[in-house]
Amino acid sequence: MPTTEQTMLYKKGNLTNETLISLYKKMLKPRMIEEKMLILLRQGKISKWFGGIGQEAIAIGVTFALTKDEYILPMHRNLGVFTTREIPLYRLFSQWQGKANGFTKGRDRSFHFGTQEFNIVGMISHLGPQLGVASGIALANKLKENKHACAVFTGEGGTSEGDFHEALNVASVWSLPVLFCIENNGYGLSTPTSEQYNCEDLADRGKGYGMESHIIDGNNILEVYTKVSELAESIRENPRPILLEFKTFRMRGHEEASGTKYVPQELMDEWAAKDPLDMYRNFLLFEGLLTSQIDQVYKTQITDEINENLQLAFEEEKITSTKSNELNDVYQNYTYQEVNPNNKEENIRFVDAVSEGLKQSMEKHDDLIIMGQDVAEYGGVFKITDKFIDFFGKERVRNTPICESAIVAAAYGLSVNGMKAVMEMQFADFVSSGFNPIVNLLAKSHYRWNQNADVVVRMPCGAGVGAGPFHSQTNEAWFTKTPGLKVVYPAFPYDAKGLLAAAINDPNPVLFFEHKALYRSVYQDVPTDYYTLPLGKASVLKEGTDITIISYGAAVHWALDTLGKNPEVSADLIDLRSLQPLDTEAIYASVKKTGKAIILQEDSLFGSISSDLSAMIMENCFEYLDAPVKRLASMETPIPFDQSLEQQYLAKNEFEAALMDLLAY
Ligand SMILES: Cc1ncc(C[n+]2csc(CCOP(=O)(O)OP(=O)(O)O)c2C)c(N)n1
Repeated sequence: MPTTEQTMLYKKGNLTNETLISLYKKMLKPRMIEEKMLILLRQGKISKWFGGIGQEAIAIGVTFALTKDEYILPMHRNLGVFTTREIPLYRLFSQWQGKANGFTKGRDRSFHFGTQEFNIVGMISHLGPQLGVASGIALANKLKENKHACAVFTGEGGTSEGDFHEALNVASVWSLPVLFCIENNGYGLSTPTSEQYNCEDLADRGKGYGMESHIIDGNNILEVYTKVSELAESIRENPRPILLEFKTFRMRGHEEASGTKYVPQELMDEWAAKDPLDMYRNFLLFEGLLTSQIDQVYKTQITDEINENLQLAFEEEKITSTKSNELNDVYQNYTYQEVNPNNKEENIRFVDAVSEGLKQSMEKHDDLIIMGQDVAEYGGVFKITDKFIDFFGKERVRNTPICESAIVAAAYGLSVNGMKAVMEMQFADFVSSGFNPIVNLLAKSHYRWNQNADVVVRMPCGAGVGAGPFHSQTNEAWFTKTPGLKVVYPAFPYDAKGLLAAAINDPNPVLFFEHKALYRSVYQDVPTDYYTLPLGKASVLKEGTDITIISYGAAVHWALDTLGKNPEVSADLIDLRSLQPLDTEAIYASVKKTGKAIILQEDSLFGSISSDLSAMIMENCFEYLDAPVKRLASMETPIPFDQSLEQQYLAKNEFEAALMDLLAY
């Protein structure tokens, strides 16, 4: 029987009986699904299981408090989010069995999925980026003025990640309507809270971000629901982030196989007595809103629903696919629209061309947002966005705090919520601070759950400017390695403008490399109007018969200088312009014609573009080759600051000799 103490915990307020019962049924369902899953797990019918038993009140209360068209971003213990949004159960069961009726075509497991149909954005394993995505979604909501709230979950363990700090800080600085929900369940895998953080309550952190925060009893469904409803309503009207710490407990192992040996029994017992479902059932019984008989009816209904849906999922055939099917889903299908340039041209610098391409894209796409450090009033450190705020305003040209990871994730959030984003890395070197969301969130999104990432990351890169190891790198090879990203690297103003416009039109994630040494040194006649150039098409700058020179970025200019000094050399010079996709056709056609290939790049050699190109040429053009393929790259050291050391580092000065050697082979 319920104790008075327990029933006293619940405050009905003005909730209707219907709502009170509905909340109960919403909590009962995931509990019963989980109990069934534990059986199936033991029978070896499903793989891993991350349990949320004992934490249901949080997922259900928060989801019930939002409207169905508001985004919610759950984590691995939030089955209740999915069931409260009323996803048909067979689809969830299929998802966990890797079948086609799930949400990831067998490509991702457990709760690593989202669905636009239900306005749910699933997590990636790395936990933290989820919070920045919520900031981006909320930014889109705010810009659209649709008065939508958004809620994102994290465990207390996840709050130790930099992503947590970055996402909350951005949301606070930009007054974004997000509910950041920490489920403090005592342990992050085996790590107790005392080894995870050293403040009294995680809610205290809100103060540091200038953010309102609340502590909520996460095992009390009525407290969760009423408090979150009130706060969601408040942030819809008055956009701002709120930090919520839900106190709860993880009643089972991190995942089923890992057990709970490290958890003291007293703690288990203490929290077992506070089971959110049992307590609430007792309350409803006490209030006369539920009887054991009716409870049994509900249970029977849910059992039937689970069994029928499980049957459907088990009967569904195992997924099959083909390699081409898998490859076709890495990127969103997109038909490139060619916009031809007008005749009017102006002689401008590389930096002006990038700026024009970006500005004209902002005019073309009302939903395009630029984010980056110092890009607004200051115009960016290279002045690419100089005066943009006069045309587009500060809402669309956004200065960001120094937090690359959260901004990449926020850019993805904008895309999830139907907008487009260009992010400026202040220097390409700093992309390492946003590396995780680029290679894990953006790159894998379409393949995993059919969600594109309409994001361009601009990357001012490269050496030759005496800027030392952290402002000189050309790190394109970090990204060409990762399926799902496009990588563009123009060498001329005309290409830079047209390719940037095309990259922005492309709904896939694009890393757009802009060599700093070219910004103000290379001029070209460039059409004044908007135009596009296709990604994945190389440009043949010179045609000859004896050798093929393949290059991209600043190194193209090194090759041009060398050919200028040696007019007797009859060479094809191929400027790749884009590295992913790669114009293999142009490369092979040229090498088959000349029989010799030298690849010149600014990056150091090992694991670089030239290494792959060389292997590809060997594999595809071997019979046509008259000499081994030569790769010429910069030294295998960090990039030194001193100008003479930097010149020694760069492959530039060795190119002429290498070219002559290969011609003489
Ligand atoms: C970046 C990263 N590091 C480590 C892990 C491994 N890992 C997965 S869940 C987890 C514990 C998470 O704890 P918490 O955030 O408190 O959530 P809970 O599992 O308790 O709900 C760990 C260490 C991971 N997934 N990602």
